Order: sequence, then structure tokens, then C-alpha cells
Amino acid sequence: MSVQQTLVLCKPDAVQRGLIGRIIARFEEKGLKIVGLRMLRVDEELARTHYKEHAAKDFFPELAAFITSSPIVALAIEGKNAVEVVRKIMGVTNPQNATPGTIRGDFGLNLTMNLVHGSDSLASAEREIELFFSPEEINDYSLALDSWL
Ligand code: IDP
Ligand code: MG
Repeated sequence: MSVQQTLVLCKPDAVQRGLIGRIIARFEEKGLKIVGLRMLRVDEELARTHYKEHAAKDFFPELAAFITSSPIVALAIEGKNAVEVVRKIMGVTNPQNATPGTIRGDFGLNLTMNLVHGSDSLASAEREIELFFSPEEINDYSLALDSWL
């Protein structure tokens, strides 16, 4: 399976609830590599661009209000099959249905405030990483552990 990069957001609820470290730890423990890391406040325009496929949906105003309500932490994460692996670690969209052991399954109850975002395809990942990071903010480095992962 090829090495991919994907975008993860620790959403405002994760920041407010003090869960950033525990969420990032799950990706590190899995053997994924953090290649970009940034805290920022999402504005209306970025919310609309990032969630463009949802812009016409009923829940978009609620989603936009939530994602702009407090800072988030954006991560670019690299590893074998990273797009799908990250989505598995996150759990399904509604935390009430998410399997225990996943981030949403362990920490969430609320459909909108579901703690994390992960790109849903390689094409989305490329688009979304560019939205949150400039090229020089993505770090190309090897880990001594790479051959064990
Ligand atoms: P995903 O984050 O699992 O990829 P999407 O369907 O892409 O799920 O939805 C984007 C985000 O919008 C969700 O993570 C959640 O925060 C919010 N959301 C999704 N569906 C609903 C809904 O029906 N009501 C309110 N918020 C929703
Ligand atoms: Mg999505």
C-alpha cells in the first residue's frame, strides 16, 4: 500500500475539552508520522471552502458556527494508506454509532461536535492539506523507526 498524506483537524470541542494530546497520540501510536502541525482559528471563508461539499446542506450553518467557534489544531499525517487508516482511527461520523476504541467512539456523543476531521479520499487530502498548510510547513523527514512500522 502506498504512502499517503492526509489532513486531520482536532476540532474546537477537542481543543476546549483538553483532548488534543490524546487524539494526536492515537495517530503517533499507530505508527503514522506527523509532517505538519498548526493551531489556527478557522474563519467563515475557510469553513466554506473546506466544507464546500456541505455548503448547501441544512446542517451547514451549525457546522460553520461550530468550526469557527474556537481554535483548531490542523495536522498533516503521513503513512501507509494514511487516508483510510486515519478514518478508521476516527470512527464513523456520528459518535453515538462509532465503535469504542475509535476517537469518536471513545470521546464523543454529539453529531456536530465529533472531535476530529479526516480527509475522505486522496483527492480531498491533497486539496485540504493545501488549504491549511503552505508547502514549506510540510516536513519531509525520516524516523529511525520507519523500518519497524
Ligand atoms: P465526516 O467528518 O465523518 O467526513 P461529513 O459527512 O463529511 O462527515 O460531515 C462533516 C461534518 O459535518 C461532520 O464531521 C459533523 O461535524 C458535521 N455533520 C455531519 N452531518 C451532520 C448532521 O446531520 N447534522 C449536524 N452536523 C453534521
Ligand atoms: Mg467528510
